[in-house]
Parts: sequence; C-alpha cells; structure tokens
Amino acid sequence: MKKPSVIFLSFILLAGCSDIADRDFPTPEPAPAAVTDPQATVQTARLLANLRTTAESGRTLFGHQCSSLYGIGWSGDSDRSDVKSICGDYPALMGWDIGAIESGGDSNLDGDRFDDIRMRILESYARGGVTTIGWHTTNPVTGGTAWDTTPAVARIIPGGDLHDLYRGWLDRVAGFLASLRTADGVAVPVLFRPFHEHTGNGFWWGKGNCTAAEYVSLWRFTLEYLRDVRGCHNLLWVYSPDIVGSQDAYLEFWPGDEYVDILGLDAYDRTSWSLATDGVRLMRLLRHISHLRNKPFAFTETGIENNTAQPAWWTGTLLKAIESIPAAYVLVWRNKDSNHFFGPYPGCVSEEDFRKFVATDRILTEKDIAGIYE
Ligand code: BMA
Repeated sequence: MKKPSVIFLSFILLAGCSDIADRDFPTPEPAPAAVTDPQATVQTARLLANLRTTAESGRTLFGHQCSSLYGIGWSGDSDRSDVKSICGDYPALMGWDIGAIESGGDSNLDGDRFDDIRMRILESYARGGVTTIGWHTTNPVTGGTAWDTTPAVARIIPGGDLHDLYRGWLDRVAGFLASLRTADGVAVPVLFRPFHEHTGNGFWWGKGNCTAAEYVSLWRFTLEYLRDVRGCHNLLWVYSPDIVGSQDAYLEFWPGDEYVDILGLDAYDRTSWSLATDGVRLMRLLRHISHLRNKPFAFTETGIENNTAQPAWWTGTLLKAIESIPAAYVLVWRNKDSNHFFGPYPGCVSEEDFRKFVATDRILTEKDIAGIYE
C-alpha cells in the first residue's frame, strides 16, 4: 500500500510518535469526538475523530468539487473524474452544492440534478470516500441568488417575518440529507458548510449585509433545527470564513464552541492574494486559532482559476501552504469547463505536477483513507 492507512496513523499518534508535535502552543485538552451532536451516528463521530488524527499526523485528504459528476469535456459519465483520469484514484473527498434545493426543483443552482448528486455521494461512500456539502442559498427576501446582497438574515431568524419560509427551506435541506442513505440504512456522514465566506460581503449572509449577532442566530437556529427537530445526526459543522487579517476577524461571527466541529478557510490563489506568501502567513494564524478552539482545521475551498501559467502549482504552492498547518482536508473547486476550472485534467499544464503532489505521503486520495469511518 502506497501510504499508511488511517487506522495505522491513529496508532502512530496514540503511540506518541506524531512528527507534528507543536512546540509553540500548549497541548489542548482532548475534545469530544462530535462536538455539535452528542447523538451523531457512529460513522459521523468516527469520521471526525479520524480527520483529527489524520491532520495531526501530517496527512491531508485531497478534495475536489463535483469531481465525479463532470469535468473538462465530459459530463455524467460513470466511474469518471478528471482527478482519477490523471492519478488513477478518486479524490478522498468530494464537494457538492445544494443551492436551490430550497425552491423544490430537481436541480441545483448549477443545473446539477439532485438525484445525480445523491448517486455520486452514495457511490463515493461505498468506496470509502468523504462528502462535504455547501449551500449557495437563494436570497429569501428577493428570491435572487446567494450573491444578491439584499439584507435578509434578520428576516429569517427566529422572530423575523420570513422565519416560517426559512423553516420550510430547512425541511427540504433535511429531506435531501436524510436521503443520503445506503441500502443498509446507514446515513452518509456529511461535512456541512452552510453560509460560508461570511467575513466577506459577497453573499447576503456576509459581513456588512447582516450583523454578527444575526449571523450567529442563523447558524445556531439552522444547526438546532436540523439536529433537534429534523433529527439529522450525520452532520459535522464546518465554519469557513473568507481571507481574514486577524484572529478577531476570523472569530467575529463565531457561533460558539458547541456549534462548530471543524474550522475552515476559503482562500483562492490570485494576483491580489498569493497563496505562496499571504497564504502561508494566514495558515500560521489558522494554526493558532485551531489550537485555541481545539478543533481540526480544513482548507475548505482553494485553487488557482484556469491555471495555464504555473505548471508546478500543486507541489510548489498548495503543498507548501498545507505543510505549514495540520490540515484535515483541502478542497479545490470544480472543473466546470475550460473557462472555469480549478482541478487538474488530462492535458492541463500542471498534470505531471499533480501526479507528484498526490504521490507524496502527505496527500491522501480515496484509496488511502480506507477505514476512515471505523
Ligand atoms: C462558484 C462558481 C459558480 C457556482 C457556485 C456554486 O464558485 O463556480 O459558477 O454557481 O460556485 O457551485
């Protein structure tokens, strides 16, 4: 086997042999396995515990948005992913978006059918892969997109005039999440990442479009409703701000330690913000916050869009950034088409370097994470 399994890594860690022992920060108290949900399913609680030990042992699950649904020049093929076409294995983690589920239609905001998304999630789980789901939620005031920044949060939280509408939306979210079940009735664990990048002002739930108190109320209500009213016990809650400049900014909208399982960060490599320099500095800050809150860190969205100029981006930039922090996973955004892609694909400029990237011990693809639910 190319890389040690998760179980083996856990053993190494328990044996006290972690090579990522932190010298700069005090060792935090052990955290409960599933912080947000004492009734989390066994597979969900184990996933979180294993993500934590995997990160602490210096390994990172590689993730790619929509990887098995479409890629450059294809869509809907069975058993295909641009990542697999290059390295022979699926990403360890795949991301999906359920934006527009609230409207009750068949397809998400990108036109992907929910039935197809469910099928790909179940296939991935059957092979041992991990699922993360985001939600580019419709603006509940205008019916516009997530990018319609008309203030709306105050109107859907408890006490707001559109609160009942929002509960109905959550019922649809819960329906989809509950449908992620194997033939044996096992609920697929989901790293759920709603209302992301809220420290920026690009979405209606972002800074400037609602107050921190309103955001916290929205987060808590959403979690409690799905968990306590709808009984979704297959969720791990991932908090994922945009690029921030300080600990205070990262935690400005913090819903509380009991409401978050994983600390995320969405940060893309671009001319205005370099992952190689600004990114490595930011990882240092995230490493500190992760110790402080005693929660695993994940690089929840990143990538360089339409990379044609940096053939060594995977090992030269991304790997260096995640080497500076124990990251449970890293997810690059989707390969929609040749004008909007973030992952590798056969023939792309960084194809060879991507092979080197996934061949390192640090980066895990699907076959490397056997046992992550055990
Ligand atoms: C964004 C872009 C959009 C897409 C959205 C949700 O980053 O890829 O085209 O609608 O994600 O997938």
